[in-house]
Amino acid sequence: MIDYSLYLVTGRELLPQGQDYFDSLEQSLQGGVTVVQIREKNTDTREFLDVALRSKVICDRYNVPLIVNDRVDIALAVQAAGVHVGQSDMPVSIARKLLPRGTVIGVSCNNIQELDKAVSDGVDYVGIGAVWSTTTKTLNKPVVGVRGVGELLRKLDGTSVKAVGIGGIKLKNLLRTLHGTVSTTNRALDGVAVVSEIVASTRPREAAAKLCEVLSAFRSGDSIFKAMRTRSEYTAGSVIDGVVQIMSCVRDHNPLVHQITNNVSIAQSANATIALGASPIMATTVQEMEDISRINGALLVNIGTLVPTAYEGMVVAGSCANAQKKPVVFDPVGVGASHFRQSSVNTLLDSWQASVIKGNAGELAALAGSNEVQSKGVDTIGSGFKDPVSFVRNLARKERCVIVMSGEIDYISDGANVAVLSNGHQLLGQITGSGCIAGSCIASHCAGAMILAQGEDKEGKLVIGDIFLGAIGGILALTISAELAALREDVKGPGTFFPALIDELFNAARRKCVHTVRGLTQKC
Ligand code: 3NM
Repeated sequence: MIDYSLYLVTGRELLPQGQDYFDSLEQSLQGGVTVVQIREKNTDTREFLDVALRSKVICDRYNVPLIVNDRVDIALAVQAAGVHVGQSDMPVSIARKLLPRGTVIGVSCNNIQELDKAVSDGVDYVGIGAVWSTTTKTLNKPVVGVRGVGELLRKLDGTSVKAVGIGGIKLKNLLRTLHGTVSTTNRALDGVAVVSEIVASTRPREAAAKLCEVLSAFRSGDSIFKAMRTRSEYTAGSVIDGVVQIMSCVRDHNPLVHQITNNVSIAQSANATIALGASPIMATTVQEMEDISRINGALLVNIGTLVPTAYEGMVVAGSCANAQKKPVVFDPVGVGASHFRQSSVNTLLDSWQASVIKGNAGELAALAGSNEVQSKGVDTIGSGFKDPVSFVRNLARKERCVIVMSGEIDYISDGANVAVLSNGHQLLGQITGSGCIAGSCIASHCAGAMILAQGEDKEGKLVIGDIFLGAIGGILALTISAELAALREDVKGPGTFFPALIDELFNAARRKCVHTVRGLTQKC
């Protein structure tokens, strides 16, 4: 059995100046590489054979199997453990006939058709790629993307075919890659294949060892969202207690909440954030994203009035927030309204891992590719999903984050638990930007949740803090404040409701207790 965990694909052309190939290989084995593929695209047969023979001797010393790219004859000559073929290389059926029994065969796959064919050809493993864009190989097919890999992995259910991801996998995106590629049926990658991250390093031993550390930290978790969840069980009581704690934490610590939002609701969102006790910063420029990610408590990305400069900022801000393990709340406003929004949302969600995705039923249906609920612009048409609890739970599993579906009833799921909350007031639907304000409330509370969890172990986690509770806290702060605002005598309609709402958000942060919570938390 081959351990595919850290699969090194060689690339002599990428070696740093003065670095000896065999020394680099040996160091990477010492660092923890578990399988090696010799890949020589522009080498004569004799030289390829020499490199493969010497590499085999080194790999044997570390008991690590050697796989040969493309060339069945070289694999035979060096008694390699396996052969890896691309889509235009030797067909699997012929390679199988030529190679001794027990030789492993792997195939590169980019899409469902190639994966189905590989499975029916009886391959031992597939290399799914490119996961990210890369300059190591000229790509003639689209980048699969982290979420696309998860979709493909579902196809391997019920088979014994192993899978590695390849293409642009680096230390800085490894945890995100591992977390984001898990399928809705919980099928994860068996390993990751890397070229440049190890080969182009001047310290290949350390490069490999650091990748191994992340791999084992990811695998040591025990909940379904290993890199996201902090608890496996919630009760209604523990949710309320947790939310009250988070609210006080926001008020006491005044976290900076970075918001890249639309120009319709920017002032409302900033005011709501201040009222809750947090501090808004509405920066959109790429150049300042890294600095802000170091000092902020959470990031909100809202695509309401998407323009190219803000979009670039969103790509960078989310990646910086992931790097700092800060919560990222994503509001895909009107995602179904245009192809531009749809493709922008896909790129953003493939660039970084959202901690929370918040939307109304129409937006989340568009995101999930479901036509059960339609939208008109940014609004949902009709009464929503027949089974909203299953919908949010499944979408949380697919997107690997907490999902908040807002509406008359709010459904919040982390993929295991679903909170069903029915606080709120109809006047919320009669002011512009209430959905965007909900995003700000969620981001502020996720920032509070992160601060509360500061002392906790960060290893193997993509984000710090109980994001499920942060999301519930944000929704409750807004919906309960809306109820209280609507009760006020001076509120006569939407115009007077909005300032009263800001006042009640301000009061909510200081009340230290949660008003009547209508709803329940259920374990599915
Ligand atoms: N195959 P790096 S991408 C060899 O998509 C290879 O099938 C790919 O190199 C595929 O780790 C790739 O330096 C190159 O990005 C991966």
